[in-house]
Amino acid sequence: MRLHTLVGSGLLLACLGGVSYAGCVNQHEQQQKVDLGASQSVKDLMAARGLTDADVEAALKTYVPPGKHDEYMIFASGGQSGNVNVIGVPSMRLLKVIGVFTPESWQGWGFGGDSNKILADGHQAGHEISWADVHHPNLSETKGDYDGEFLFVNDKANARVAVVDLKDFATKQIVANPLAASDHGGAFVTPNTDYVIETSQYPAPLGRDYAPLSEFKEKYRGVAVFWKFDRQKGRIDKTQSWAIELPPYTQDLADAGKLDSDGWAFINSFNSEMATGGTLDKKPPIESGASQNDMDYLHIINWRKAEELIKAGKGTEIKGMKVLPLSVSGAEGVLTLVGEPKSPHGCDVTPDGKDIVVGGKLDTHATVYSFEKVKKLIEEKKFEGKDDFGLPILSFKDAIRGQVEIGLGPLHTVFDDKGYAYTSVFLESVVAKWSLKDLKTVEKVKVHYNIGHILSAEGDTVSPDGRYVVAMNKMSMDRFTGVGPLYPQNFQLVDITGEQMRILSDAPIGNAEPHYSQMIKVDKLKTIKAYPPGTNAEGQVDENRVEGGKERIERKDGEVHVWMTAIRSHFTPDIIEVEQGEKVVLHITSVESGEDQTHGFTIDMYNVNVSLEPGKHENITFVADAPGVYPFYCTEFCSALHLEMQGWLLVKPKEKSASAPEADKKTGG
Ligand SMILES: [Cu+2]
Repeated sequence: MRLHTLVGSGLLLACLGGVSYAGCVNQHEQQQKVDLGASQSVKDLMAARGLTDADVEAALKTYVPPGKHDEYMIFASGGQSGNVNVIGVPSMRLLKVIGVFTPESWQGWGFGGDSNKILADGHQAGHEISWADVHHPNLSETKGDYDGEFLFVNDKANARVAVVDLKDFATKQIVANPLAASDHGGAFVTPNTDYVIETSQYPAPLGRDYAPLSEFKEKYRGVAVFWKFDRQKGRIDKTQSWAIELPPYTQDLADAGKLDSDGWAFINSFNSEMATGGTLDKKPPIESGASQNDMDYLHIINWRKAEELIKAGKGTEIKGMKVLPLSVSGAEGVLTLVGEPKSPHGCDVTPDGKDIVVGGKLDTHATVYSFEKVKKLIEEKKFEGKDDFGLPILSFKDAIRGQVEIGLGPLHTVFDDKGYAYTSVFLESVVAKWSLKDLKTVEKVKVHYNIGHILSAEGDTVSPDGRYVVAMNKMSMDRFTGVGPLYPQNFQLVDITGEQMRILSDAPIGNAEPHYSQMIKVDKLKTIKAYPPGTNAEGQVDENRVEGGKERIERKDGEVHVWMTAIRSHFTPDIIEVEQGEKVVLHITSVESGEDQTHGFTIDMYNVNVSLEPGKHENITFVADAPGVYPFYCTEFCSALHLEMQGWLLVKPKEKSASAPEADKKTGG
């Protein structure tokens, strides 16, 4: 061992050459006594807990003492939870779960307040959807580097994209894809976040139309939507968004070009066989039908050109969105195909934008395409042929820079700052490190188990940080104490600073399958601690914001409006009387301004719960249809008199409300 720096309990130790941690700590214990609890020494403690020097080294690299902060933050897809997990690095502590597509009651996300309006924008064809299969979080970028302003995530199951504002870590917008019935290649941003790209997964007639499977080739299609992002407003501008029609191959992961390849996008696909299954009729299942060809197609998209053509009126309108047809894309050089080895999955552009790395699930290689070669072939129109939809196909061998022998089942690739790439290898359960320069694998580290996605510190930007790789493992088998048949996922933090990769810690994620994640340096984030007074879920100062002293109850247009404030430790007003059947509209503003002084507001039985962070405003509407006495109270422990922060909603029965004397009324019980 070379140099070890131990920082902890106010003790800074530097031990040089050839000394074990226990020995090293022993020397210094003489100088400064540390309270080791029941243990006599660090050595005893290590022996009692069965820890090796390597364990202690890993602990020292990941331990974040009480009161200290993590250096990086991971935004991890919450998979079937429909939400996003925020995790600190190197501690791997869960810092927050951001409510996105799925109601999240702590944040009052989707329980009667203004967030319901944002969730309602994500309805598809008038259907309320209260869950999602979140796949790929992508941070906003400026010049190809994370800028810490926004996060975009896609919902594979219902073809939607959400915008999360990183000023307050709250979802601000959900857009429903009007064309596709599922998505996967999303939500990838172009280098300046001009567009958020969302590409479909399973082909279907565009615009949610019907066509029988016998017309698969004619009527079924894939699609890539380019959602225009308005940075000033912090929202996707649906009116400026457009799409490119894709052939009915199953489009998979995607990435936007950067630097040399800026203006381009790349999408994998599988099932170029266009297998449609039919297992009940003894036809082969899609899994075998889709694995017949040796090659599938990487889609190469010149999106700048597509944007010009859309502006020139070359798109056709489907469900209110301009779509560039296949015939135009093929002829104009917008969409070109090139073969890619069997069942490709990850599609990752290198930090310099010069190469595109594709992993093949049923192949042992990562294939590295040279953008320069690809671009030249397209410019010179050197095509090997055309597919069934008239799309030009490039020669595989002329388009690649080479292939890296990786192992069984390479999937996704991320990068460091020293010219290495790290590929997740699903079947072999390893992370493979390889050199971008000579395309040789240099090392593999075993992970536990069946790694799917992989991330590294700012590893898909133009300037990766190196330092850490995280293996996102789909199975955890024997790694944790049993919690029933549904196992936690396992994030493994890998140190990539040394000659060899080292696993530092296991972090069970007890919340659905994390697909992609991104890791950002925390100093890039500019979060707020309180809202400007009266700010609603959409980020605007609400027209119904309430100031202290202006609280009131008014009846208008058959509705009871209550302008209410919340401050430690009372609501004003705290008694609300309505008639059965009246519509109640509560406008509640937290008039707190102090850091971490959050209140909540809930009412018995009406499925209402909102979170009132300092300055936050919520509008809550419900019909008081059942007579009774409904306590409302603050759900966030806010002060010593938190339990007293309550009030009453009295819903008077219709038939008795006019004249019945108090004594005649039923008492509760
Ligand atoms: Cu409170």
